Amino acid sequence: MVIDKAQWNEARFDSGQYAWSTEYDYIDNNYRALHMDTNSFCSGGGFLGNGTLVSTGGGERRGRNYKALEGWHSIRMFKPCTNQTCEWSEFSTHQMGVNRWYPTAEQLPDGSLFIIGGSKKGAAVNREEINTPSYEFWPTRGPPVHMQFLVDTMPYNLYPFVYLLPSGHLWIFASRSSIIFDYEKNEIVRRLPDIPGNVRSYPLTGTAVMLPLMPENNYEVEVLVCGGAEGMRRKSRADDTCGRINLSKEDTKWEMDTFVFPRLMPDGVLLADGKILFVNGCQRGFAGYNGRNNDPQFTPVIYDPVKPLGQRWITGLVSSTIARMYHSVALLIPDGTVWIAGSGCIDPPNATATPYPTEFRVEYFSPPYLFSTPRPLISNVPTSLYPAQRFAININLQSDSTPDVKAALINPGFSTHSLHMSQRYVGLESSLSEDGLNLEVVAPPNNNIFPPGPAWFYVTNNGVPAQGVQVMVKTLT
Ligand SMILES: [Cu+2]
Repeated sequence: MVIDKAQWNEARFDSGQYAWSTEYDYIDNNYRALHMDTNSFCSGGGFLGNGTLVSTGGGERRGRNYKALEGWHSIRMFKPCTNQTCEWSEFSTHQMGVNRWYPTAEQLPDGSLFIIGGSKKGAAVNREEINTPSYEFWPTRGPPVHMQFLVDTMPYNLYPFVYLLPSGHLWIFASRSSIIFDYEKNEIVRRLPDIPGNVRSYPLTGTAVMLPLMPENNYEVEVLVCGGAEGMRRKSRADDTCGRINLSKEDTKWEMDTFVFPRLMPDGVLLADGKILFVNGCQRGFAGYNGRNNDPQFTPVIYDPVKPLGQRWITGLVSSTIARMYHSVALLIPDGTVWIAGSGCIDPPNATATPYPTEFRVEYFSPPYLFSTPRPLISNVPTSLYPAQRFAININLQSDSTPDVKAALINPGFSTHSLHMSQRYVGLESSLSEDGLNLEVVAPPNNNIFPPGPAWFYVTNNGVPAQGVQVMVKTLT
């Protein structure tokens, strides 16, 4: 699913009208244009527990070439199908309780979405008059609830970083601050120390990744925040640091590390082996259109969260030749590669501008794990998984070396504006049969650890992944 902005686009309907959403077939490089009533510019999104994709919020009304109603309030729903007939359904506008441009959505244990923040209209940086300091839910649980944290973190609070924690609380980060939040009680459980260094939120955009949750350490949770920019100037230097914090410890503090290269607007993608790929972004400027992004960062780096500090970065990876700055995306796809698209840093779009055009080429990054020993094959993966369910799959290791088999569930998340909403990697307990032909696996113990909805099941042998298989994670109730 690709969601863009109501604007000039290479994707059109037969009528010639521009399309701003498509169902894209990356195997055949074909697409099906999908109608949207409203402008989805700078929206958020995530899956409901029943597998419906929801797009939240967006931008202004756009004229007759686009026929886009205003999308500030919108809730757009798409129930995936395999016969090329499914379409977005919208109740026109006014779905959420308030306008939200640059909101974040996070999938919850009951299969609903938590929707937070944004502004009443677009802005280079948030202002008091347009701030939307509240959260709400979809399906709705009533009017938006005021959130002082989004007042305290002005003006750098748009697209806050949010992850659901194994405790059932949320980690919410904006500017340099973060909290652990109980959304049921509307209560801050804990305030964390500010991250050292620069602001990390739009338009000084960095990113955050929740590190893999592993059964062997009882799902201890750590988050990694990387990159950003020092100010809202075209020549501002990008931040070259990462901070990592353990949210399971009482007296916790940020452990600072290098980001290898300066990078603002990074995309952090959890790979099939639990490492994290950082791509896209630039080295000077800040998030925004028309000359605000400079000196693209072409070289990816990979972070290995289980290594000790000082040994976590894998460098020497091949560089891209395509600038991917504002409005770029990256997503893990089932074969274990990473799909990379975008750069929409010119308004109105211009596909022939130099040096940084509106970019319509997609690109694939193959992680190092695709260049070593044969890939295992797996079959008989269940189509749905209940919490703590035990199941067995068939495996063909295709290799005579000593097996080291691991299994995981991944939600690749909703990628936009350097955020990967609901992205998570959960390691699964597993044991290989003596003959090496069967793998017994245990599903995540509860929906705080993996909320219901679509997920990808991956098995690796000595770090080399099999093809991912889609499963539906269910709830027990
Ligand atoms: Cu944007």
